[in-house]
Amino acid sequence: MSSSGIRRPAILITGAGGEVGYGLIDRLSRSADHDLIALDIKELPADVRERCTSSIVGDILDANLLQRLVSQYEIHTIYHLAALLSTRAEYTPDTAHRVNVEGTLNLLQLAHEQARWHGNAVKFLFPSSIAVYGLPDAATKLKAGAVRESQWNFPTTMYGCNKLYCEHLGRYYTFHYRQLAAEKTLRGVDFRSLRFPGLISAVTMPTGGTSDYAVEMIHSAARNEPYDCFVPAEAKIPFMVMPDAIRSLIALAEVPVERLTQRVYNVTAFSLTAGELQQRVVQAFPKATIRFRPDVARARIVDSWPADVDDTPARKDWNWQPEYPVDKAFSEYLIPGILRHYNGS
Ligand code: AKB
Repeated sequence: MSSSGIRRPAILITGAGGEVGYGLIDRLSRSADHDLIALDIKELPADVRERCTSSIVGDILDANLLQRLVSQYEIHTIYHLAALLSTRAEYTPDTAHRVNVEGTLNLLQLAHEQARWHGNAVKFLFPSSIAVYGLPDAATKLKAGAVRESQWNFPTTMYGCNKLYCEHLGRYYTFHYRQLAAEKTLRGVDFRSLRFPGLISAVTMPTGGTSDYAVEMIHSAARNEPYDCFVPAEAKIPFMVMPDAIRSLIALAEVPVERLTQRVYNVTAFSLTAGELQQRVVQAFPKATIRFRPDVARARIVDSWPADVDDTPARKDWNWQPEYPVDKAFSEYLIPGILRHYNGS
């Protein structure tokens, strides 16, 4: 709320303490034309809290808390980042389903209610994942190449199932919610989703994902610690560095709705095998000790994800283009960023 007491448009970020939230808050806090409301299950670090209008510790499954948000703020955009990632979700599938699906449903409902108050559709940005794909084996994965959004939608993880279903929920809320009601209701939700590849940050570490080996390998090398990689050297998936992930989310949020030919878009920057990743890490940190000690079950999950995704629709509809292809990602972002992070150099 402004000092005059007039409500300003607010952006709500759930899961604000995660690695995407951290970068997103940094970017969105540079503009003063909206309030920034951060919600996370844990208290955010002071430097992140300072950048937000309000920082709330709470659970997206807490209906009372969400009702309070509806009454306190005029929310026009939601970045719904809160989720249990793929490895963690396999250990607690019931909890994952509650957080990932019921949590998303609660937020879609909140978006719809907000829209009824202020009369505009609420933009709902939803990071989905390559985990929605499920390829049956390595030979099929090799043959499939860069997969399109409509192909191989057979996830093998709870997290992947949750993401795929929530994409459908988002589309449903955007186009069909209350389709049989006598009273015509306004289109309350403007759902937009990106299927992210493995994300790599120079600053933050993910928790509970299966693509985490990439981040762990680089950060361990920078800390001078040996690393046992839980997938084999030939395991290959697409990746993107964090600044591109943040840029793509904000670009999708800003694109005029009439340019969207679909509501769920693949985005990617480069694909690497774990062995190629190791070579790049050793080039930057020659003393790094990286061994391949595959964990069969986790490696199988990575094998079910595509080696590459086709992001032509994002490129055509809203001019998506990664700023960091692989060489630049390492030389201009990851290596200098990690050195600064650990050594201040
Ligand atoms: C995970 O590994 O679970 C995530 C993802 C690929 O969505 N990083």
